[in-house]
Amino acid sequence: MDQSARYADLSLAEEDLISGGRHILCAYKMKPKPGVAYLEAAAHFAAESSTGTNVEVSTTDDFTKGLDALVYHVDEAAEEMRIAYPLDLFDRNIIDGRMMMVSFLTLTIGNNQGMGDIAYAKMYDFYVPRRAIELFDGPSVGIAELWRILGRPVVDGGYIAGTIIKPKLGLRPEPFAEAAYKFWLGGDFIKNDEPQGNQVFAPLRKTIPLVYDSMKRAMDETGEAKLFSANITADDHSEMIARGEYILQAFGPDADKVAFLVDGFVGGPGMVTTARRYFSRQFLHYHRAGHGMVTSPSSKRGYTAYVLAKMSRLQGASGIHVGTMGYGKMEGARDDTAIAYICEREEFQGPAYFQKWYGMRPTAPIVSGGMNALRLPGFFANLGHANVLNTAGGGSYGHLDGPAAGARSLRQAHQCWEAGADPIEWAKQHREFARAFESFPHDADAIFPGWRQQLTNS
Ligand code: RUB
Repeated sequence: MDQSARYADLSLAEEDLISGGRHILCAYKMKPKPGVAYLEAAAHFAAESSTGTNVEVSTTDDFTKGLDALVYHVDEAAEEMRIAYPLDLFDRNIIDGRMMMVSFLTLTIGNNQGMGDIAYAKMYDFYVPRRAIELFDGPSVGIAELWRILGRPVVDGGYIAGTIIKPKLGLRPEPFAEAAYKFWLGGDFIKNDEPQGNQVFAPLRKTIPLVYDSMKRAMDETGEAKLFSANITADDHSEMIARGEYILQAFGPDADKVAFLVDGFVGGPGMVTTARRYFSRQFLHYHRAGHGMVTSPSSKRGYTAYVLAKMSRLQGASGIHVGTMGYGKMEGARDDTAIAYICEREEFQGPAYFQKWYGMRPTAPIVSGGMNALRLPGFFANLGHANVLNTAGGGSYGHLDGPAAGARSLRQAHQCWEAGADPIEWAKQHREFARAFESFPHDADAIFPGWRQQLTNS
C-alpha cells in the first residue's frame, strides 16, 4: 500500500523545520527492495517509525495524524532519505518529563531495520532542536574536571596519557594492581578493559583496594594526581550501583579521581543513564565495544559512529571512544575527526545537519585502539589538537622497558607534536620515545622508513 500521500511531504523545507524547532530530523542512506518505488518505501518507513503500520487502521483520528513522521526529502540516486519526526512522538519520563534515548532509537532505528520492503537503511546524521537538547541530560562532568584534578588549566588542558590494563583478562588482583602502579609512574589515566569486572580470579572487592593502594603509592612517588576508570557495566542496574558505591567507598578521599566505565553500546541507553544519573559527580566513560556491527562502513544498516557519538553527548557521556581515525588498530578514516568535533564543539556542521548545542557540556574524545607513541604525532596533526584522553594498552605494556617507560613515551610523543619537532630528531633526545621505535618496529618501519639507520647513526 502506497502511504506517501500521508507520510511524505516533499514541499517541506528543511530550514523551516529547523527554525520551527518542533521536529527531530534524521538523514538515512536507504535502498528499497527491488520493485518497490523509492518514495513508497520511504513513506512506509516513516509510517512504521511513527504512527502507522502497513495498512490504514480505523482507530486513527485527526490528532494522530499530527504526529506522523514525514519524509521531506528523497534522492533515489544518492540513496538519500530525510524524515522529520515531531517531538511529541517521543516518550518522556514520568519522573521528570525528560526525553530518553531509548525512545529515540526505538522509533528512528527500530522496526524500520527489519522491514520486508527495505533492502537497507542506515542513519548517518540527525538534528536535535533546542527543546530536545533541554530535555536530555547531557554530561554533568567533562574533561575539564579531569584537567582540574591533574592540576592543569580547565580550558585546553591538553593530552591525558592513559592505558588499559593488559592482558585484557587473566590477571589476578596483585599483578593487576602492580600493572596499574607501574603505568601510573609515567602516565595519568588507567581504565579497566571493557570485559574486566568481577571475574572469579580477580574479585572486584579484592582488586579495587589494591588498585587504590597502587594509585596512592604512584601519587606519592610522582607528586601527581592519577585517574582510574572503573568498569561498572552489568545487566542489573542494582549491580551497577553496588559496584559504583563500593568503588567510591574504597577510594574514599580520592573518589573524585574515579571515572565509571560503561559498555554503552552493548549495554544500551539504560546503562548509560544509570551511570549518568546515579553517579552524576563521576566522569562517565562510554566504551563502545560492539558498535562496529552497525557503524562499520561495511554495514548498510543501523547508524554511523558519528551518530553514536552524537547520541552519547545527549545521554551525558563525559567521554566516548571516537576511534583512532586510521592511526590505530580499529577501523577508521582520517575524516573521522567529525566524530570528535560533534562531541567537543559548541556547534558543528555534520554530514547532513548543522548542530548547535546551546551550552550542553562537551563529551571528550577518547582515543584508543592500537595506539602507541609512534602513531600519536600523526594522529594529533590530523585532529588538529591534543585535548583528548588517550588509552594505549599495547602501546604501554608492549614497550620494551615496561609500562612506566611506555607511559613516558606517550607523553614525549605529545611533546614532540606540540613542539612541531621531527620525531626521529626528537627520539635522539628522548629515550623512552626512542625505545618505542624498537618496541614497535613494524609501526616504526611503516611510519618512519629508514628510522633504524638514522637513530643508530646519532
Ligand atoms: C585498546 C582496546 C580498546 C579499543 C576499543 O587496547 O582494545 O578497547 O580502544 O576501540 P590497545 P575504540 O591499546 O591495546 O589497542 O576505542 O575504537 O572504541
